[in-house]
Amino acid sequence: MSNRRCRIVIGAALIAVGMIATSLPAGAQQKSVLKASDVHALGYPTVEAVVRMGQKLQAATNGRLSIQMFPAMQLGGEKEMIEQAQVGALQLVRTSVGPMGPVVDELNVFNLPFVFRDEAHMRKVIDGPIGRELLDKLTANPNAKLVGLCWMDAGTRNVYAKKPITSPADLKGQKIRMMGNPIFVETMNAMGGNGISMGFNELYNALQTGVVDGAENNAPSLLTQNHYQVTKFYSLTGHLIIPEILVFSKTSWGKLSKADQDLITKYSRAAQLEERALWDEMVAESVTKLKANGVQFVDVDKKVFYDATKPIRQKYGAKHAALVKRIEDTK
Ligand code: BDP
Repeated sequence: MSNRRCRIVIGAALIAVGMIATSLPAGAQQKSVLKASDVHALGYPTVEAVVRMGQKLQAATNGRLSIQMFPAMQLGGEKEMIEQAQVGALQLVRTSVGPMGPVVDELNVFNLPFVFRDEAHMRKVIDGPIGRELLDKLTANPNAKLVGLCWMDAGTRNVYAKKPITSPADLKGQKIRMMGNPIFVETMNAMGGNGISMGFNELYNALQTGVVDGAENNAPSLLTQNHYQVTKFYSLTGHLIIPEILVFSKTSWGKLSKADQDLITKYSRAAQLEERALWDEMVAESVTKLKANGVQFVDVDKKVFYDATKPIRQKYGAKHAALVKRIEDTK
């Protein structure tokens, strides 16, 4: 095959798997642009961590490998992004573990209400052997078609609505948007409300038009998605502490050299801790801004919601009892 024809064939193959390959003079190495996606906007900790990872990759490979970020739901919600990565149309997806539960059931242990005592506990778990094992389990799962790279922080999820929520009675009749995974809808129902499964990309309109009365998330999301403009009460229910996960398309992964795979793995591990530092700053800043914008932070006795959600932990946790126990035992 002539050099030129060879380049065209390789180029076509890379485009077919979603990596953007640019044509180079004969003899030069093929450039690959890895497409990454996130529901959050540029500057958000998860987005920034992946952008920085791209800069490191670019520097380490003299520009041969780089990352092009498609932020702010340009490629749809997380379910759509995951599907695009599974077929190789996208290489990197940063998503909540929430919508990954339906892909690999074991990941649902992180989606159980009150499975972590607090954020420090969650960090211990994702940084330790359980975190490593679950990333490997995802990678090894033949149906998932994804490679698990690293975890990131997303703080604690609390309910926000037009009124304070301190007990299940306050949630009665309240339609609360939850992420797309049956666990979350059932969790909200157990907490006393009506859980409505909906993509993050539909939520702002749904809040504005009253299709839902509220939602639940961390402070940075409440702020950056402008949901606080509609819902002024942020009740600290703390029912979910769900990490984020960075995954890579397995189809595209298989086309990379071992050396490139190792580089991506190395920088993604660094991204886990880099995002954490950005996260802590972002939380502090978001809380200040939300308060300045009139959002009321409401203290809640979590025990009542902990007790109310026990059936959910039993229903979804029983099949992973050993793992749940190891999480509990992580001190
Ligand atoms: C945010 C996560 C994002 C989720 C979103 C949601 O960072 O990945 O898509 O929650 O509620 O905290 O859908």
